Amino acid sequence: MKKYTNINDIANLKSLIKEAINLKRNPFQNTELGKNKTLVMVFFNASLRTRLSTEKAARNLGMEVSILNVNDAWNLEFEDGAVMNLTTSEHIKEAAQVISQYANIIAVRAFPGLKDKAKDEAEIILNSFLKYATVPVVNMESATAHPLQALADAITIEEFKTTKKPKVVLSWAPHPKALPQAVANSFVKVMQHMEVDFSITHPEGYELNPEIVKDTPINYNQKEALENADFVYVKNWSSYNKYGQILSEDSNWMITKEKLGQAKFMHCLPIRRNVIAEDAVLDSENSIVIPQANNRTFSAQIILKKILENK
Ligand code: SN0
Repeated sequence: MKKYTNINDIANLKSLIKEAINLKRNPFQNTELGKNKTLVMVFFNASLRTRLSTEKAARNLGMEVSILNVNDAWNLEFEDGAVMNLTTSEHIKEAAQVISQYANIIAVRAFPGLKDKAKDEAEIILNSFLKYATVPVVNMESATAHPLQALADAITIEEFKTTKKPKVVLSWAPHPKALPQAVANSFVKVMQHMEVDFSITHPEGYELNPEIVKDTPINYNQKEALENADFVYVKNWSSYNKYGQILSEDSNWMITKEKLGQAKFMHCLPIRRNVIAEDAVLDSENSIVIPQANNRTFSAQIILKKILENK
C-alpha cells in the first residue's frame, strides 16, 4: 500500500478484514517490521481514539511515534503563491518536506470548515501532504473521509454478525453542532463493498453526496428503515446540499431502546448521550461501541503494516 486516504485504497477488503482480525489475536507478530521507523501524526483537530489507537497500532509494529498538534506549531499556509505577510508563518511546501525527513509515514487529521463545499471537497490539507510529503500519507479523518474508522466498523460487523448477509442501517440522528459527513461517507463506501443488506435513513434534506451514495437505498421513515436490522450505525452529519447547515434537531430521530429492538448499536464516538441515543441504548448489551473503538487499533495496525511492507 502506498497511501491510505480513502476506502478506494483498499484492494481487497475481505482479506484485509481477515488479516486485521488475525493481527488482533496476536498483535505483536510484526515487531521487527517497524523497527527504527517513525510515524508522525499531525493533528489539526481534537482526537481521543484516533490518536491513542493509531499510536498503539504503530507501537505494536515496533515503530516510534511523534505527535504534532498543529495548534502548537507555526500557522501553516496552503495557498500556492500566497504572499505570506499576514498570519501564516510557514508554507506546507516546506513543512511537509521537513516532516517527511523525520517520518517514514505521516498521518494527518484535518476536519472541514463546513462553510465552502468546493473548498472542503478539494481536501487542501490532505492533498497538500500527499503532494509535498516524500513518505506515505494516512488519513486520520479529512474533510470528506474517515477511512480508518470505516475499516474498524467493517471489522466490527464481521466479528459480530450472526448471519451471512446481515441487515445494516446507517441512521442520521440529531446533534446540536454542525458535523462533517466524513464518517458517514466512508461508512457508506465500505458497506458497499461488504456482503450486507445496506440502507440509509435520514430526514429529507440530509442526502449525502450522490456520488458516494450511488444506488444505496434511502428511506426517510426511520422506524420502517430500522425494522429487522442486525446493525444500526448511528451518526449525525450536517446537510450536504445546504452545505454545513443544521436543518433539523428533531429529537424523534434519537435512537431509543425500543427503536433499536434486537439490533446491535454502533457509533464512532464521541457520542452525545440522550441526544444521539438514549442512555438505555448505550448502557445495554446491544451496544458494541466499546469493542468497535477497540478495533480502531487493528484497523490502523493493518494499514500501517501494509504501508511498511509496501504491498
Ligand atoms: C467528529 C465528526 O466527524 O463527526 C469526529 C468523529 C470521529 N465528531 C465531532 O466533532 C463531535 C463533536 C461533538 O461536540 O460532539
